[in-house]
Amino acid sequence: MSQQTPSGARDRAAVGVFTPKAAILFVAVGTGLFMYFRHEKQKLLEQKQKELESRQYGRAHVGGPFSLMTHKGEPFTDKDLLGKWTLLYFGFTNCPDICPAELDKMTTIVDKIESTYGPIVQPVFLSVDPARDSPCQIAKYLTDFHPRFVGLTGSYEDVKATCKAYRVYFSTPPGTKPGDDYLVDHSIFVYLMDPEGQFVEAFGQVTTVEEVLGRFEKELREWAKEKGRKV
Ligand SMILES: [Cu+2]
Repeated sequence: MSQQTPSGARDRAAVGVFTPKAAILFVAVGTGLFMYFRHEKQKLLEQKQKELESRQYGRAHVGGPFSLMTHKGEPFTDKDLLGKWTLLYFGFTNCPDICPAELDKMTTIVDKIESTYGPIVQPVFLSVDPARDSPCQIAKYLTDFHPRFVGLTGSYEDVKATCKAYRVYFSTPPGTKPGDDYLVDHSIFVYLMDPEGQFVEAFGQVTTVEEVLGRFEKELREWAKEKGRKV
């Protein structure tokens, strides 16, 4: 029994509990942990890259230059969206229920954001019914909603081109005249755009106020971390 000899005892004392078996175990666990963390780190990096790519992909394909007119009759282009977050909705003032409900929802959202962060979000209503929605008509309509709403309208061609850039569908019955009574079929989305005018997210009709707020605050945090400012 070598352990019983004085020299064996001395050896054991010198290495302590670090027997060959323990050493192998130590190396194995160490290697295992190293591989595991390297793998996790790699996974995280890939995930981050994917998120970035999908964001850039999404952002690159919604929006673009446009030139319209506000409810006060002033010119308004995509450049006027810069320097603030934007909540943008496409609808028409004669819409019986969906548009008023969505604009009410936007009003609540903008109020909530404003009470916490100040007026960093611009609500915008873009008419898909330019034949009837004159600046004056939109101005009257918007008094029911958030006071900072900007209403937009323009020629049929300009509105159509803007909607195309924003991937918004609408169909007006053919041959309509300003006084006619008709409904416009249109997609129902509230778009969130960042202060550089880049598309962030489209919220559908079923998205709740809380869900929009949650998403907005997540974007705002990321933006603030990256840019060092809120807008
Ligand atoms: Cu509508």
